[in-house]
Amino acid sequence: MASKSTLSYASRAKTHRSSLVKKLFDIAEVKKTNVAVSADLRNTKDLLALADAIGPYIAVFKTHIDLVSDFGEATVAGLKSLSVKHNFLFFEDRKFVDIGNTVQQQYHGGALRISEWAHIVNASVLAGEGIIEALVQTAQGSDFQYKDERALLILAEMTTKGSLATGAYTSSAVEIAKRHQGFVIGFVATRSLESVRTDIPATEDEDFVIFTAGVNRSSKGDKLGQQYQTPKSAIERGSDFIIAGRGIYASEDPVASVKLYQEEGWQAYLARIGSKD
Ligand code: 5BU
Repeated sequence: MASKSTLSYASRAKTHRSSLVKKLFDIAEVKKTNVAVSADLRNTKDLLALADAIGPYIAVFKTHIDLVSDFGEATVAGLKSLSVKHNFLFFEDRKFVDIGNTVQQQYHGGALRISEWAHIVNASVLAGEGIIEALVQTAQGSDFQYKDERALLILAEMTTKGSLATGAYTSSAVEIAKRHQGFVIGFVATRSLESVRTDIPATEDEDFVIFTAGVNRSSKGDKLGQQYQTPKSAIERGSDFIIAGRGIYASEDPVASVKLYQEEGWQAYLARIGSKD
């Protein structure tokens, strides 16, 4: 079976079973970007200003919404209108990791109203498959009004030095994802996970999307264990969307910076699919 990472976003959009992924791939193609900015900002004004400024150059706006000290209706309404204006999706990097009953409440309702605005969320499988079943149950419930517009990534690896999300943990993450394709659309990982062996053989239409954090064009890491790779390296290793935070929002000129990430990420993608564009 051909590796999905050699195919274009457009051709993957045609066959993907998730309508949200179709939309994500369409955005990537239309805007020629595979950049997900990690907007780790501390107040609504800064968050919305960044989203408006770099919106034209990104496919996904990743948040840690619990960092936003004045989070409220203005945050949600502002984010939603900017995602329509600039055509990008939201990924709340919440990393759910608890018992099913708790994560259902953290996801849907709760102080941060995550399901109302975040197209994509992520969860660790440290607690086992039950956490994924719980989120699937909520997202497929009869009273859930965002059906087909929401998706989940499983945290399969982490970028930090000494990460324990390796080996058997990563294989279990892949196996669990295979059993929940649809709402589970892929992984947060440093590379393609197509080569990870599990007891469940890949089906023809299996197509997990890889989001890769820890991407920076000019730094190798920080003083707290973060480890970076470049946009080019991430895409070459099979990432579909590159997540960059401080490399963009903390640079002197975030718009100029995001354009460089966009260009490097897109060129690496074109090279990977063998396009002459
Ligand atoms: P940075 O400023 O580009 O280092 O920010 C990286 C972001 O990606 C930050 O929001 C992290 O929480 C997030 N992240 C990560 O760095 N590494 C991981 O393995 C995962 C998420 Br999962």
